Amino acid sequence: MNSCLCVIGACLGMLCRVLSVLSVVSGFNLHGERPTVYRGPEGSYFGYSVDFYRPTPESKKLSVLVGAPKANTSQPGIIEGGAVYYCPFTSDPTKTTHRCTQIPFDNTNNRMIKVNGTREPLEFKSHQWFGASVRTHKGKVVACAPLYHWRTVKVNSEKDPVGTCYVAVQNFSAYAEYSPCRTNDPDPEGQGFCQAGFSVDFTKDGTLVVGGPGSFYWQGQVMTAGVADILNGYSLKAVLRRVPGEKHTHAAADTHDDSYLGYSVAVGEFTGDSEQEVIAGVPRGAQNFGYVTMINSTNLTFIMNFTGEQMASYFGYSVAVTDLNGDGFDDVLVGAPLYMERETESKPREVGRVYLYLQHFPLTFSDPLLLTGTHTFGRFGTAIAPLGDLNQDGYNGMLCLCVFSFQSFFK
Ligand SMILES: *[C@@H]1O[C@H](CO)[C@@H](O)[C@H](O)[C@H]1NC(C)=O
Ligand SMILES: *[C@@H]1O[C@H](CO)[C@@H](O)[C@H](O)[C@H]1NC(C)=O
Ligand SMILES: *[C@@H]1O[C@H](CO)[C@@H](O)[C@H](O)[C@H]1NC(C)=O
Ligand SMILES: *[C@@H]1O[C@H](CO)[C@@H](O)[C@H](O)[C@H]1NC(C)=O
Ligand SMILES: *[C@@H]1O[C@H](CO)[C@@H](O)[C@H](O)[C@H]1NC(C)=O
Ligand SMILES: *[C@@H]1O[C@H](CO)[C@@H](O)[C@H](O)[C@H]1NC(C)=O
Ligand SMILES: [Ca+2]
Ligand SMILES: [Ca+2]
Repeated sequence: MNSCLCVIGACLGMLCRVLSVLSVVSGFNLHGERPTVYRGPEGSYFGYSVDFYRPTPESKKLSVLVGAPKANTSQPGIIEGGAVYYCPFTSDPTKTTHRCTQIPFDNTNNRMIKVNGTREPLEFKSHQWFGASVRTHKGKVVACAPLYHWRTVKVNSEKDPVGTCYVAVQNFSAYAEYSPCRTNDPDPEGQGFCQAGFSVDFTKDGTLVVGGPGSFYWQGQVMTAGVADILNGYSLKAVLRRVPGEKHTHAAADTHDDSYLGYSVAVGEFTGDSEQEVIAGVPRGAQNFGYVTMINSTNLTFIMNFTGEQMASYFGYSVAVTDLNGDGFDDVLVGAPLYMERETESKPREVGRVYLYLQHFPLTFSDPLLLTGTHTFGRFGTAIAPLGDLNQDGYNGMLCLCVFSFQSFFK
């Protein structure tokens, strides 16, 4: 059978509860054959983010990591800090529901500092949305809390939503925090509103790529850092730590304000060499048409753009990279979930659209192939998940792709 797996977080507006792993047959049709169903705590937004996980490349045991950004945890004094759950996967048809356990990325309360003789919280982990993003790469895992706030370095206490991420390696036996925007450059004009970890991915050699769409008056920013560099010399006390080898994009002219670079990120090879490039969504850039930019991962400079076709369609809300047609060249998919379809003599309908750019040669792409949603307010293209790397475990080797929209979950 030509099938592969698709993980579906069932989220509709404020409701996020049930998660299924489905077999997917051919391109874009979901076939729910014996779905494996996971459930999280009520109101925890369980299923907001998902990824597959395998402790080592050789390991036969596949599991699913599920973000629940409003879950309560065992962290003392923290309310709805958010969590990522480890959910063992089994296709055993006799089992209909499956147990998931919280992964202990961080068991601690807010760190405190002494200011003028009184102890104050240095950070604010309640309602930080940990688990809003989760990503795996060969046994490495990253999960982020884009609404994590900290007190800033200023005399008067302020709360800046810098965001933070945690990495785990060796099957969750070592953890470290990575908060690239918790720096000496606070406030909206600096990195204070960065929301690092709003999006996240890994390169093939395991370098972490982090999107922070709120830096520099919401111009947004992309950062990269090696996971080994994050782990080496990590200490809970080093709050303003700069990870060796970290790279980031810089502030641009104020015409780029409110464009949200880093709202989404993905990684692929587009220049005919071995060094991968970063693809980052800028959904409110280019006068709100939205664009997606390709970034040189060696020095984080911009190489080229794909631009949206309709204002306010949120082109770049989601991005994905996979070699969809199997020609050896990575291809780019871009979601614009608020795209409106205009039919003659009728009101425009908000259906969402996904754009597929096939790479013919290095830095040469086809005109986009268009996939348009069918349901009004369906937000087709909300999430795009290529699943090309799952074909080692008995599920047939066809490349497959899941394009999510709300109405896929709720008929
Ligand atoms: C988390 O705990 C708080 C306080 O105990 C409670 O009010 C809230 O409903 C809980 N949230 C979830 C998602 O369980
Ligand atoms: C410390 O307290 C003193 C006296 O209350 C005040 O004048 C000063 O501004 C405070 N300094 C800081 C850093 O808050
Ligand atoms: C990896 O960690 C999970 C979650 O703690 C555990 O259930 C599993 O047995 C571990 N696997 C290996 C190979 O150690
Ligand atoms: C990326 O930047 C590096 C370092 O400046 C440079 O050597 C390389 O040619 C650049 N790649 C592209 C595709 O621009
Ligand atoms: C980055 O690499 C590009 C391509 O080689 C080069 O044009 C640019 O000057 C480099 N930028 C920096 C800041 O090194
Ligand atoms: C991408 O588009 C933005 C917004 O229009 C523009 O400022 C930027 O220079 C473009 N970058 C490249 C590499 O073309
Ligand atoms: Ca390259
Ligand atoms: Ca291709």
